[in-house]
Amino acid sequence: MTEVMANVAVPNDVRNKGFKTWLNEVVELCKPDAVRFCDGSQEEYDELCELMVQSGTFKRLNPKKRPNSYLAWSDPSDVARVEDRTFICSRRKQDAGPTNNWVDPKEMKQTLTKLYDGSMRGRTLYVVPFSMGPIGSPISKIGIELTDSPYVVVNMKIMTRMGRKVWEVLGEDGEYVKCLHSLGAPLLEGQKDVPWPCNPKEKYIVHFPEERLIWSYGSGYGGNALLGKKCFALRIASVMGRDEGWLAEHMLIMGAESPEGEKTFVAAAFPSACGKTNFAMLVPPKELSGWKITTIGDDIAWIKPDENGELRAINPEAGFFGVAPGTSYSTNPNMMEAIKANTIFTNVALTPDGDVWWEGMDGEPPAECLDWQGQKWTPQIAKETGRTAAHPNARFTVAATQCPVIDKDWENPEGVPISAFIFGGRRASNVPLVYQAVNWNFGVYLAATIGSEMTAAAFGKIGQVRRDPFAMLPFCGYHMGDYFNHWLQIGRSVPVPPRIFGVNWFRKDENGKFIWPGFGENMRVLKWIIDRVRGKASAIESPLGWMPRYEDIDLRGLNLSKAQFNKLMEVDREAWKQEILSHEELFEKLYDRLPKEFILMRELILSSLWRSPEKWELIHERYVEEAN
Ligand code: TSX
Ligand code: MN
Repeated sequence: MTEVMANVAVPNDVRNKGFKTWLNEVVELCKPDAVRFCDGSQEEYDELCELMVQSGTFKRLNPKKRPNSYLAWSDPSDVARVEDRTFICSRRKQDAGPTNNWVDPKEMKQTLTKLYDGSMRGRTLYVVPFSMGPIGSPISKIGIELTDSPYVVVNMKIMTRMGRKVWEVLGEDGEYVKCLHSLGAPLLEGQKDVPWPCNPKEKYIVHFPEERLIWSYGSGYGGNALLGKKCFALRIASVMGRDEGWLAEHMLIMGAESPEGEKTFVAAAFPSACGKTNFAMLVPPKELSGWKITTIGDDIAWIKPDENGELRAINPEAGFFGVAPGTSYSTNPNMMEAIKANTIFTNVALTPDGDVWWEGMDGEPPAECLDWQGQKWTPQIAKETGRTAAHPNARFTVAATQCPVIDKDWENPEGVPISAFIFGGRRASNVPLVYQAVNWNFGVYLAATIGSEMTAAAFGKIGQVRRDPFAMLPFCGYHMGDYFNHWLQIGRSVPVPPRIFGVNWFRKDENGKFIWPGFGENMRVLKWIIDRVRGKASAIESPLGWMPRYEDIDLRGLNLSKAQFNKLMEVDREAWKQEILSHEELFEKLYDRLPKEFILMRELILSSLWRSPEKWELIHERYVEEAN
């Protein structure tokens, strides 16, 4: 240890000059009682967990039920990302674009500097060095988070490659993303701490993209506080990717091995509540049990052209921070196995035997438990009050290595080659089960206009389509129009771009029932996608692109009639005219930087909608006859 600054002992492996200056400034501003450099060791993790058991932040779960696992209940005001408090403070407002909140960076820094002044009093400032992506990979990037939350430290240990080795890679003048996080809950002399400190009044999640700098204040929850995830790996990294010619995407990455042993990797983007994590760990149905699905990541992909122009992807994260409610052995058995031990749970219910429970878990609900606010909960109380035992955004934090189907190449520093991009949404009508864009540009258009119908009243009217381009609306760190152009540019710059597909597992029939069984059965759709990529599957032309006929997709053992299939695949001309016309709303908003290609493609799609649905069916039939 060397004493470089007053009260702060800096370990010898910390040699980065810029870092020491930054740390000094933050210590002077936030005035923590102590500074602790985290080494990322298991001992440190255990010690901090024990500290939080003592302080009441954590409850240790029953070791016989859930070994080495903990439960945290957050403050009821601090349960989710705060999009209206999230800012992209680029120098010019135009560069943040109309889909991001913007404040002049000078003004924002003044505001936050006042809030940070003394904000860590009575607390320890933890120095958390981490790598997003395998340490030393050419695609990886380094970050350092300064935080006054031990909950953040132990979650970062699971979600990133955290600790000592990072200082080696950083050296004296390496580059890194500065991540400053304060709960905004200083402790006065003798003031007793609360189990979940945060600032219930003021929250700020702020990005300074040109400086590669993140300032987070007031929240201890998830993406607001674990700054490696949404803030760095998506918002800041999307800017880095734009500047450096790669992509930072809100995508899962999965591998699929055919019965013949051919391996294909795909990346897929879905807006929230579409089951992205379930899809990433899909278990094929018995008719396709020769196929093996493996997971590289469930949330974020960094994708970079290699020297041959092939797009290679890594998962920058090292763990899963997944939504608990709805996770069960029927929806995601692999995740249920992953979280059997060594897991941090946040805002789920606590059962009398010291285990966890949430809505949607297999079997009967417990006769009684404590809900996420520590109050008695029974199925009867739920019926009477509508209260759920777990918060709908309750989470588990678990290391990727615990996933039974983690891919053998998930830490390959070169990444894995991506053959297809899949974009999905939750659409009860209009959008077919699966379709392939005719080329890269139309695929970019497809992705840019993807949307979900609202299932909760939280964002506008139920049933209304909410566009979420590339599932990146809350996560793009710059102008969305520039982002679309960047995607088009990637397609021009690589020799053979991946194929692009749209999917919709959520189409309903006239009785409001889901037509497609979903979950593991999605393997049938994925198989068609992979066969298309490899030139092994047929398709027919439709106004939206290429679509499978009944006999092109492997439906063996599924009780799905041809009539039902046609309902799943139907492209209604009038409905699609309206759909395409409704893209105007998004385009208008982004108009000054919208790719000119989009205007042309929109016209081309409209002009190919001339066939009536009856004719469409005729063509369908004729191709079938020819094929037989
Ligand atoms: O995750 C889902 N996937 C992807 C799985 C690999 N969900 C859950 C969405 C909320 C997160 C789905 N829900 C999927 C799906 O493919 N499909 C549906 C809709 C659906 C729900 C229930 C049934 C069928 C479809 N069937 C019965 O309940 C029997
Ligand atoms: Mn996500």
